[in-house]
Amino acid sequence: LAWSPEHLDACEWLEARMRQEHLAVTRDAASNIIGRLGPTAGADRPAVLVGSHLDTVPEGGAYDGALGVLAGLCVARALSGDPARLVHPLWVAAFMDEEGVRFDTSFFGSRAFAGEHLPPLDRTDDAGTSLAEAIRAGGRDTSRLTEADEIERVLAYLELHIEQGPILAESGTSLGIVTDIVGRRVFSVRLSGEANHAGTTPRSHRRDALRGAATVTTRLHDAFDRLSDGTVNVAGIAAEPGAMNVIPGVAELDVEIRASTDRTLERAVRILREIVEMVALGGDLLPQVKLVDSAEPVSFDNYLVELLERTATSNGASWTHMTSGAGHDALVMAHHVPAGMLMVPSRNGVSHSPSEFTGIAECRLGTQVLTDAVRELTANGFGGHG
Ligand code: HGY
Ligand code: MN
Ligand code: MN
Repeated sequence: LAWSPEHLDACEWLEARMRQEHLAVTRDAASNIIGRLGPTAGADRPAVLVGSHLDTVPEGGAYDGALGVLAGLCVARALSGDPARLVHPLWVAAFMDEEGVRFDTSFFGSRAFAGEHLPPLDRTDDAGTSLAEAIRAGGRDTSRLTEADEIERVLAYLELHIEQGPILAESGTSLGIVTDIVGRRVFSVRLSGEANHAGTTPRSHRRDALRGAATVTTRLHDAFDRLSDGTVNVAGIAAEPGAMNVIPGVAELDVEIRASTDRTLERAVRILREIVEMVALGGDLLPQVKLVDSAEPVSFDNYLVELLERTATSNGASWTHMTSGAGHDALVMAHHVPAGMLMVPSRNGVSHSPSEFTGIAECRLGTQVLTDAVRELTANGFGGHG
C-alpha cells in the first residue's frame, strides 16, 4: 500500500535503478519519483513523460502499475544510447498512491504533479494514521506539496499498463490502444435506524440499518444490470453495534460508480441517490450520502492514439482501440496535457489479485512499442501536428 514500508523499499530500489541508467532522480513532496534524461540544451523544452505507479491494492498483483514504471526504465535505457536525438527531455515517473485505497485519495501523486486540488491531509487509514503522517513517514515535507506541480514542463504523457480485463486475452489481440477512460464517483452511504432488542422488538417497530444497507446493495446491482453504460461496486458494509441480539442501528456502505460520459455518470449517481432515499423511507431510516472521491471521464489525444497505432503496426502487433474501465494516472494527465495509453493482455482478464499475470513476450512488445513512440516524440515533438 502507498507509503507502506514495502512500498518505500520499492521506491528506494527504483531510485537506485534509475541512477544506474544515468537518470537524474528527484522525489517530490508527494513522494513522486521522477527520473530525467536529456540534454541540458533541451532543458527549456517540455519533456516527454512516461510512467505509472508502484503502489497497489490489498492482495494486489505484480503488474498493475509496476509494468509501466519498469517499461519507462527500459525506454530510458534504450534512448540513453543516443542522447543527441533527445530534442525533448525524457522523464520517467513513478506516481505515488495511484490506487488511493488507503486514504480514499486516488491519483494522489499525479494530482499533486498536475497541480490539482488534493484531499485533506487529516484523512486517516484503517489504523488511524493520517495522510500527513504517512507522507512524513516517507521523509517528505507536507508544506511543500505545491512544489510537486511540474505539469507546465510536460509536452505529452504516455503510459503502458496491463488491461486488467478480458478483452485482449479473449480476442487474442496483442495490444490495446486506449481512446478514453471512464469517470468515477466514490460515496460513503450511512443509514441510521435504531439499535433495539432483537428478540422483543415487533417487526413494525424495527428500524434495521443493516437490512436497509443490504437492500440498497441488491437494488443498486439490479438497477445497474439494466444499464448499457455504468458499473457499481459495493466494497463492503459496516454495521453497529454488531452484537447478535441487537438490531443494527447504523450501517455504512462504500459505493463506487463508474461510467464513460459525464451524462451517464450523472444518471448513475441519480440512481444511487434515488435508491438510498426509497430504502431509507421504507425502513424509517435516516440516509446520508457523502461524496468521497471523484474523477471525470477523459478522451486521449488523437495524435498520440495515431502514433501508438503506427508504432504498434510497425512492430507487427495486432491492436484494437479500447475504453479503460480502470482509472490510471493517465486519466489525470489527460486533463492537462496530451496523453495516451497502451495496454497489454491480462491472463484470464484478472487483476487486483495475486494471480494477475502478463507474459514476458507481451510485456516486451508493449515496452518496444512504447519506446518507439517515445523515441519519435522526444526527437520530433508532435511532428508539426498541433
Ligand atoms: O481502480 C482503478 O481503476 C485503478 O486500478 N486504480
Ligand atoms: Mn489498480
Ligand atoms: Mn494501475
